[in-house]
Amino acid sequence: MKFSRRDFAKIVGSAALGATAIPAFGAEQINTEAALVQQNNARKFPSDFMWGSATASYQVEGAFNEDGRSPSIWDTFSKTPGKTVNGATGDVATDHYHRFKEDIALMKNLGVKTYRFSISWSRVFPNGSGAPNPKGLDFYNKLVDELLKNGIQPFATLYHWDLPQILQDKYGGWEGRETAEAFANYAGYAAEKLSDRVKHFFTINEFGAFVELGYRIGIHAPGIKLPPARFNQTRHHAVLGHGLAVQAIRAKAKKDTRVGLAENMTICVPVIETDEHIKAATEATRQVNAQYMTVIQEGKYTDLYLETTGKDAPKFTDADLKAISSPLDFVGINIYTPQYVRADGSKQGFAVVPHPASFPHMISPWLFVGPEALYWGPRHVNKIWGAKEIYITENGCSSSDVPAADGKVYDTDRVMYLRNYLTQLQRATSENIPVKGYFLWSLTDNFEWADGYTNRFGLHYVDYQTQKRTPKLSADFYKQVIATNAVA
Ligand code: PNW
Repeated sequence: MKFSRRDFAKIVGSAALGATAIPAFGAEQINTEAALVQQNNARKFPSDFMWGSATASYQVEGAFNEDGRSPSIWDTFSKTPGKTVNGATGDVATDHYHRFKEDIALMKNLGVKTYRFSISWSRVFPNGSGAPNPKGLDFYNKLVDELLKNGIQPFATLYHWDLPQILQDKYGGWEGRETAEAFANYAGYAAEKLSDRVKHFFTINEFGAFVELGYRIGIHAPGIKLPPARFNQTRHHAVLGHGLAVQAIRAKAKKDTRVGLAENMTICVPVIETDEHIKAATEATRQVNAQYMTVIQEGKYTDLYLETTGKDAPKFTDADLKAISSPLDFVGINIYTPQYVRADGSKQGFAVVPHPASFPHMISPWLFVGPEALYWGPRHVNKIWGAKEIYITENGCSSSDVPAADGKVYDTDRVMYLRNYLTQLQRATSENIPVKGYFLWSLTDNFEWADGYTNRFGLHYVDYQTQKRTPKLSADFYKQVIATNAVA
């Protein structure tokens, strides 16, 4: 008998329709297509894996002049003409200060177990140091209590870029050693007050972004371009601030408090996974992160960093290095994008490979899509420095996000991004690389720094006219990942 194309289509079609009860492994029956797909692709995460989401104070809170908050460098910068897209500021942002309960309900619906937020220093110490403002801390008390009531573990970042303006005026911000000392004082105080309920603190978010963009390139607050020697000293004071804060937290917080950082270290990915390129990427990771992560982990600046900076190298003491490398309980890494590296015959043994012009990126031009970064990042941190507890403190992407006629945002590009990155994260956990949790950036669209309210990163769309939040397709996707504890 001869089959026509049409007969064939009919048979295939009816087989697909009939696929509601497929005999599975053993005696079980799998009753849906989705369950079948998931069982066949059981890319499971460890059973205690902590799924979470993240935000930062200036990007979401708003309430810029309420309850005694003083201006931060981001208030000043965003109100300076020409510094942000459309002159956007964080005066209102997503009004999280007043809507935090609604936002926690969104988290609960996603099923996240953890939430990473940041504390606004200028709410807690409006003068940078000196007398604390009880009303400022009170907001975080309420936030933490509401999270715990909903079964969500709070993870607090102490510095996500909103330095009290007064410290910029007095000491040149992080250019002054005094700022590092004031930071330790604030960190110790916040941890003392919150550590009965907050068990994980991150000192500083992304040295590699706020120092470089704020003090060298000048496109983030405070918007200055320091000459090399002063700039390298600023880098040094930032890592010193971290180290002094770790010591202050240990001194003031409850004994079971855990401390780490959240750094956007450059993730060196071998161009091809061969021994020589892996070796090159490993050495490159130490060298290109010398000024932040490497000195924090190793307690010294690499010879290459000191040689390269030469007469402009930072001035420091042994005591500084000891503080900077204070032992940490965990390492947090923010991972968005890869830096490809290859082996070469040079003295340093590696070469950074620039992205070709056609390399795909998300709507933010810097956000190149390289899912393997989520494998190589934690792997390097574990293999190079022996980190035993690693968190992905940020990962996510910007999309153009236009609501469809039904009001929903079908952000298939974000789903594609997350599916691929999470698959590489699962590759890491399946090899027993100790990644304990993942914080998706971000819970909602928010103030994306110099990009203002363009380049949305949220799982929930925010209509800034009404402050209405709507889950995007990616929120449904993430909810499914959490519910199945797997990525397919
Ligand atoms: C991080 N870059 O910032 C921050 O921690 C978040 O506050 C931010 O919203 C998120 O990533 C998305 O941008 C970065 O230019 C900002 O390479 C800029 C860069 C990297 C990270």
